[in-house]
Amino acid sequence: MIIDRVEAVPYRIPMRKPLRFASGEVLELEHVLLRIGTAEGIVGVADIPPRPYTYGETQASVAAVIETVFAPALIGSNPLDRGQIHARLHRTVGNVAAKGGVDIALWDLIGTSLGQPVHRLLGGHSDSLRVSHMVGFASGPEMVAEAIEHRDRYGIEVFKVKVGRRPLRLDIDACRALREALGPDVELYLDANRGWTAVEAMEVLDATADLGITFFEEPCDAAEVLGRRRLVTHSRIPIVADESVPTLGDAARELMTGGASALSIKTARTGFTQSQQILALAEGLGIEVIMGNQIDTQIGSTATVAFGAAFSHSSRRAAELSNFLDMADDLIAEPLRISGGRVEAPSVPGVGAGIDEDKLAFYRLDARVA
Ligand code: MUC
Ligand code: MG
Repeated sequence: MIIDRVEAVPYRIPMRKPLRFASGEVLELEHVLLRIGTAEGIVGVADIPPRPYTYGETQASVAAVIETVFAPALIGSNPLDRGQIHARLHRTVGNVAAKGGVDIALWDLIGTSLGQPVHRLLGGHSDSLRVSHMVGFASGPEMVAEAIEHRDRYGIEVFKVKVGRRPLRLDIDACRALREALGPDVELYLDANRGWTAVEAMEVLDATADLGITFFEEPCDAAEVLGRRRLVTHSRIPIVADESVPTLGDAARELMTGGASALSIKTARTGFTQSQQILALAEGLGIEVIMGNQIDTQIGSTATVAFGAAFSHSSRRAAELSNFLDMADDLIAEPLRISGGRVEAPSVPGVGAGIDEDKLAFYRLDARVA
């Protein structure tokens, strides 16, 4: 099995409902669809979400690094020789989403070639995950209405609340309104995307202490090392590192130097191979993980389910799998369904996200293939 084709297709799909958070906003998704093919005609697929405000990558940079740097490193290789391929990719620094996508597409190719679903190849722990829905910035009543709609329609009972606004009262009041409206049994956790200082984050922790919040993600910038450590030391709930841990090395450093006490794992940036290393690190240290969402499409969310469901430690907590519901459309051929608050990993070979070619032809931004 030899790779003979690498295709990076930029495309744009509008959001039906924009997602706003402390570090940015998403009005339309400008992603790259990656396909890696072999001489035998087997194809592996991954969706790559560039997030300039988080990692510095853009749609153009992802397509360029794949076409000019990664494709030459892949073509002529056997996809099973992943260790060698990763060593080659590793020579290029950064570009985490592009690298994550290559890894997922390779696993998709391998699973397809072996006739096995990737969640079983990776670990086979389970075939579904509980879903957590991420509620973006809006007025308190709008955030409450969104959470209630997702609970009633999809059975979702875990919500990540986007915070990090000023004045702090705005988010503290929204959290209180969510708790009052949803009752004591729904799980709520926060993500400030570095919007506050450590002191502000401590104020919010104190003001929400009676609300049963379970995690606080990126409350302040981890680069402000001393403030962040102080916060981790004083917080009664785990402080989750997300954008501060785009690699295994970053995760190890943040955990070992007191910058975080829980981790968000995103297959969109660490693929399956490095995500598994991060998961093992967390499990060994007794650290909880949450399968995160990079504002993923259904293709990206399918990859998150495939990985998260594969292992016991990644399937304990609800995974962030529902934000594709805010998209106006998707490239996936067989829609992902959320029912009873869960998403199932597809049972077909590979990762399981087939592409609707008509939709790809409609939404792609490069020269259309005749
Ligand atoms: C999240 O968990 O932060 C927002 C920005 C990003 O890179 O991911 C999302 C969700
Ligand atoms: Mg986050």
